[in-house]
Amino acid sequence: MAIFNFDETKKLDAISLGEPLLEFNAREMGNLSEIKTFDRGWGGDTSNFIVAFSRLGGRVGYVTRVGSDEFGRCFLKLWEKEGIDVSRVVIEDGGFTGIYFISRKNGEHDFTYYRKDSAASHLSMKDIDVNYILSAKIFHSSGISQAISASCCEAVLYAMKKSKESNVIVSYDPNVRLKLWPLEKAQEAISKAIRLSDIVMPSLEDLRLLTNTESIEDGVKKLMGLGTKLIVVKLGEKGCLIRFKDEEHLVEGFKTKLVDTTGAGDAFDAAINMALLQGWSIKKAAVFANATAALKLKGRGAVTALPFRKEVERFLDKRLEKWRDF
Ligand code: KDG
Repeated sequence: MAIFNFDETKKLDAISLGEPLLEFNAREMGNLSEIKTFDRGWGGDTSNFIVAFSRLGGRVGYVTRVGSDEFGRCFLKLWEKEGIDVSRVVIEDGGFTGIYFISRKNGEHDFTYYRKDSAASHLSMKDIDVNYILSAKIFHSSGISQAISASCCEAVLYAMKKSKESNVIVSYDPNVRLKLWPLEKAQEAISKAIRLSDIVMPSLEDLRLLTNTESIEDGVKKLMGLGTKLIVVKLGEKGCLIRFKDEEHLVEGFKTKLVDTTGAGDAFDAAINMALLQGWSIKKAAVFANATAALKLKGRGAVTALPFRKEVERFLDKRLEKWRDF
């Protein structure tokens, strides 16, 4: 039995809303100030999500604002090439597109953002075309989109509310970034979003931060208490824990060569949604999402290594013969 009933008359499978950021990924280890060469790529969790969704075979659209700068144009080119509808992307005259740097030290990666007052942070309720949002089966956004400004936070909650009222499935990644806002403020805004969400996909760390508990069981129960139907806790190399009503599975991850974790969570989120659109069981959805994330880990950058559906299926056919029957 399908987990969610999607309206098959809808034009798009999914729409996401948030901030795209140009990515500068250090090639060498060390402090950011000492890095001489970077790989230029694309990032921003909700943009990564929508590119991943498109590569998995979905018809998708993105809602954002970019600057009238080279980086804004470079994103528009990316989305068009990836087959993403950009009819609701606003090019802000005189505005700028945010960027981030990834540097690595002692095995940890660190993000440095230049995004304050970016074009995307000016997103507001005025940018929400409700008819457009309702033209999709799924609406997706994140805690990062809420954190970048009060007006964007309002826009996210408004689009979620409108989606919920009209049976558009609401998908949400809390993506807690304490560099962007203090924990208390994050907890308050994120719990408002979770109350409006059907699918919530936190990392284990985010689950702990949001629920003030170390136990996954208690954390999941707390989130379920806010009304979410499906919770997927991302456990990194251990895989994920997926729960729908009383059904729960701890699904092991796949071992692959780890090159770069950036964007793996976003690829995972897209794969869960794509699997649910296919009417698959939650166990099959979890397996498909673990494989999608594992393939992303093999390449550098948030977007370049996002896998296409055929690659995920081939990978699964090799690793887990019976996955199609799950
Ligand atoms: O999930 C990957 C993101 O953390 C990265 O792309 C940066 O989304 C990002 C953000 O807005 O901080």
